[in-house]
Amino acid sequence: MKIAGWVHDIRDLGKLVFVTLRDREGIVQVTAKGGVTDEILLERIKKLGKEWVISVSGKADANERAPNGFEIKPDSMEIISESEVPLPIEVTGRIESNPDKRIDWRFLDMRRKESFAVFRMQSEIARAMGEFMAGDGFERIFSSRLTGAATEGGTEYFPILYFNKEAFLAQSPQLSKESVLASGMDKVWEIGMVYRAEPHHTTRHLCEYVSFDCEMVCDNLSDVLDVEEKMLSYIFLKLNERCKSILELYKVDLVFPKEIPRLSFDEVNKILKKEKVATEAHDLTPEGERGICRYCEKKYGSSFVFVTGFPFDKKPFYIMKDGKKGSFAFDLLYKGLEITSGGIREHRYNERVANIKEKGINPEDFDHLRFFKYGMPPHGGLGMGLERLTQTILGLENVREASLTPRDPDRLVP
Ligand code: AMO
Repeated sequence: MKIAGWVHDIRDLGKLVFVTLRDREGIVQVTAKGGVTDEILLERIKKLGKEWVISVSGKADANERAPNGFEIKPDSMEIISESEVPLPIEVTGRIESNPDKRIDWRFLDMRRKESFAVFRMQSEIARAMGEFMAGDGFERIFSSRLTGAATEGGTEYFPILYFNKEAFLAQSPQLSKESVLASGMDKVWEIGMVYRAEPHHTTRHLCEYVSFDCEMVCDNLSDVLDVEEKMLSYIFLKLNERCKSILELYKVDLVFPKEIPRLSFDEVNKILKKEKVATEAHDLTPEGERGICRYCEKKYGSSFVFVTGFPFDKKPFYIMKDGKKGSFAFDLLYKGLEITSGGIREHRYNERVANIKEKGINPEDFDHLRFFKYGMPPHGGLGMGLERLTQTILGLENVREASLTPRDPDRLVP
């Protein structure tokens, strides 16, 4: 049998040397013994350093005291790659390095099983998203992240120099995913990086994050909520099947509610008032988000809640208004954090232009408007941050822990 991996630990007891080798699956023990193992090989094994990459050939024998119940008795060994000592961070998981330093050394930090598990699970979440979307008849699209317009309005965009013109890094694929519906492709999704110039350091904001987006022809908000509810239920099912050991490691009991409660913004405010949670009349504060999630957990046994019908002045121009002040926008909160925004869009050209003007923006800044002139079906959709979903599922304190290479105002490496 031949195995390869990192030297996790070495215990030299003189006549007996135990080496544990680690790879993505776990740990295997190599046991070298004076009088049994070739003498030159035994000496070479004794000189190994932690975190070197080696391969070992030998016989596998049962040993109930070894991790996984077996050990390798080595016949030969190849040193593939040595490691400098000491490592910049502790990777065996015994000492918790400071979080910033761990991100500085992310690809070594991922040798710790806790950190590796986050990105294994993230990969499974994305896999399940793709499986669900394909099964539900959505086409996958790939839209440009270089744009001439600040998609979400506001100031949180990164201007870049595009040859001799100013352009922006896309804040979301919003305008592309809507415009493509003019083509006849009536259910689309995509996943990719988006950019937000968030100047604040919070535990939930990144300057670059992975946005899952979908958009579909429909005229009823409940159709959009149904898609998201079904997709999340599918993701939870698959994570329970495919990520058991990760959920155990993080002590997470991943239960999907029978139904996600759907509450209007006004109802939420009334509940928060009753529960004596301070919040703003016009928007949900982080305290309000946590408060309504606590309430729904108690009342409906659901860690999720859809909040619908936000005031239009708190939502972007592309959302369809409901009356003068209301809107067909929604957020999905999970364990106290907003993980999704979405809604029914304004597909009528004149009304969309009016919405843009109402937000104090110049309609001429939006090239995509052209596509709304030639028969645009009614539609809705949503956007969800992959890091925030990973963060909340595993109960991570900071969204940076769920980003492979997080970008914030002070970080552009690794
Ligand atoms: P919104 O701006 O609310 O909506 O973003 C949608 C979701 O993306 C995630 N998110 C973030 N994650 C990490 N860092 C950030 N700075 C950050 N900003 C947002 C959150 C959030 O719920 N175009 C709309 C979506 C739509 O209507 O389809 C949009 O981008 O999980």
